[in-house]
Amino acid sequence: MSAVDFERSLEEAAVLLCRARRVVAFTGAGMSAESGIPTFRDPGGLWEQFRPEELATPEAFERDPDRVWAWYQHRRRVIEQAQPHAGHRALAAMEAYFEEFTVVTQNIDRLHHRAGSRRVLELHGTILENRCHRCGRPYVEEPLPAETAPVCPACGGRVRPAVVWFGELLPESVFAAAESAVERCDVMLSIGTSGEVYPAAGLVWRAKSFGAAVVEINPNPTELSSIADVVVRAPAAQALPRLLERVEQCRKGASA
Ligand code: BV8
Ligand code: ZN
Repeated sequence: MSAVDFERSLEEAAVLLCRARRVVAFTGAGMSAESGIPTFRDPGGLWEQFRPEELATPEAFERDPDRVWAWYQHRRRVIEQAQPHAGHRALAAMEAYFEEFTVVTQNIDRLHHRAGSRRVLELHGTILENRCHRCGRPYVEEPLPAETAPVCPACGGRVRPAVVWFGELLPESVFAAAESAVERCDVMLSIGTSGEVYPAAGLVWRAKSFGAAVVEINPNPTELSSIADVVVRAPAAQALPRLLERVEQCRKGASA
């Protein structure tokens, strides 16, 4: 995208946000890329080194709990070193300028919380918590072993990260809250997601069908680009602070 196109798409997105009262920011792994956390499907991404079916499924865990546990421990260490970037902080600051501003994230790293966002719906759970795979009890013992999945003290089952794996249902109450947020919103920001994973990606289609304007913020084209009203072909850490600036201008201008 040329600099001119970038500025024009930012302005178009800013006009939509300035007119909006309710906004949903839908985020994927690309939102955490500039914090140093590898995405899934980009070149060099997680799925290039590993196959999701081999690691991010209940069958994989039941077949080899220690291998899956060790992979998540490796990812947890990367995530614990990561810091939220200016894009996360811009989304947190935007909350003050809208009647409703909801972050609906597919990410499991809690960077939105650490940046100060208060209304965050985690569709795929979080790697920072663990629970028993058999009885579901939260597992809070520390320190966590690096290579072997702990044994649940209550039932003897094996402990896993509190994330949603492929073939597992999303947390019902969280997904229901996300659905109603997207049905009400005026603008749906789709940030750093390839739009390949369902039912999460279906929320962007749902927002569109309920009349929201869709703004895609992503350096690359995705499955969702075709339904975007505005496409900002740029990284999140570059685009979001600029959008915050424009929202602050129009909100302050309006109240002056
Ligand atoms: C479900 C947590 C009902 C774990 C994740 C066959 C059998 C069973 C199910 C299915 C099936 N076929 C299809 C399905 C449904 C399946 C699915 O959608 N599969 C896909 C692969 C086709 N979904 C499920 O299984 C879901 N559950 O359907 O339950 C059910 C129940 C039983 C039986 C049948 C159905 C559960 C899905 C949740 C899986 N868990 N993560 C973990 O993290 O280990 S998914 C994983 O992918 C992450 O959550 C991730 O967020 C998500 C989506 O990926 P993205 O976030 O979009 O990341 P990606 O790398 O793809 O893209 C990054 C983007 O960022 C790119 O576009 C890139 O250009 C951009 N980018 C890069 N840098 C930047 C940037 N953008 C901005 N700025 C930058 N700097
Ligand atoms: Zn248990």
